[in-house]
Amino acid sequence: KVLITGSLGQLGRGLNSVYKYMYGAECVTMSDIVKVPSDAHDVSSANYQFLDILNQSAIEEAVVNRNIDTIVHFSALLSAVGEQNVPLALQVNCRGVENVLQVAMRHKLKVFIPSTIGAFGPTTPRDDTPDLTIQVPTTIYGVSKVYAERLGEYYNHRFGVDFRSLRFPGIISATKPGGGTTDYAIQIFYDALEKGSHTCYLRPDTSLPMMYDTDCMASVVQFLSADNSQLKRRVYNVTGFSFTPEQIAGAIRKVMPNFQIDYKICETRQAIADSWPRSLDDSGARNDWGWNPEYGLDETVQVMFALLQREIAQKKGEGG
Ligand code: VAH
Repeated sequence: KVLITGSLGQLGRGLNSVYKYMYGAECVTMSDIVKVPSDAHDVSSANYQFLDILNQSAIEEAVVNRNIDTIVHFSALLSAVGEQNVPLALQVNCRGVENVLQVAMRHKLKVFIPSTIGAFGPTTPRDDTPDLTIQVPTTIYGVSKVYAERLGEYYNHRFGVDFRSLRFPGIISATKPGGGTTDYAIQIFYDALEKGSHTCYLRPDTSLPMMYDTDCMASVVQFLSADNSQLKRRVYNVTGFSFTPEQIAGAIRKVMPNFQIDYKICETRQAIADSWPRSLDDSGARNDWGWNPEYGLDETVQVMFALLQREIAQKKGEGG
């Protein structure tokens, strides 16, 4: 039985659907600190509960009452929004992780905590960044994610907690993210369909690693089900493909020839992107537990258009 924290965010609802399909609805508990939006038809009140991850005993209560054996801890403040509220980022990204690991230790749980390319920094080699390299990030998000990686590893070797973490690139999904540096790669699709154009806050030549949602969910499911004997480390890089704003605009034009892009650079987010890897080496994940993503840039563009068109049509049908 799985508990997903931050489950109403960008990644949680996707994983909920996958686990519901695999194990049945009674095996997944979604949690967050906000009310379920009225259009979230995939979230039932039976499998949703309010949970403040800063409250360790509330996490423990959920784990005991629902007989949880795995926590997927998605609650976090992302990179751009973290810079605007450092104290809250420290609370959510560090205290939250400490609480989850403590509960995991006491109740012998498996724990997945995502890490990120943001856990690297300007002194890290930026191309084909390997699993083991310099990690001196310059954002509070990155610092907190390095802390989560090291703390999880510590709980693993000291207390035997089955901690696992993947360093995700930007995730492209048909759900809106909140406060990240890679968010443009989702917004660009909404803007393409609604306005035929997008104003990008990153320079046209800013290359970042990305991955489509379905591959991201597959990586979590596959990595969590890998046998411990297959794992050579607790934290692995995973990636799909890298592109620049100019390149994704080119891929969108293959489907929508009149699509326009212009640029209004946001200095904060540009500086963050410039401190991150341009591409990741995920050969460790491929070799050790069989990671093998399916979506490239063109497939991602096609599926995003299909999903968002359906969403827009549904909203119109509902009169919204
Ligand atoms: C962010 N999407 O932009 C996140 C991510 C790859 C970076 O962790 O902050």
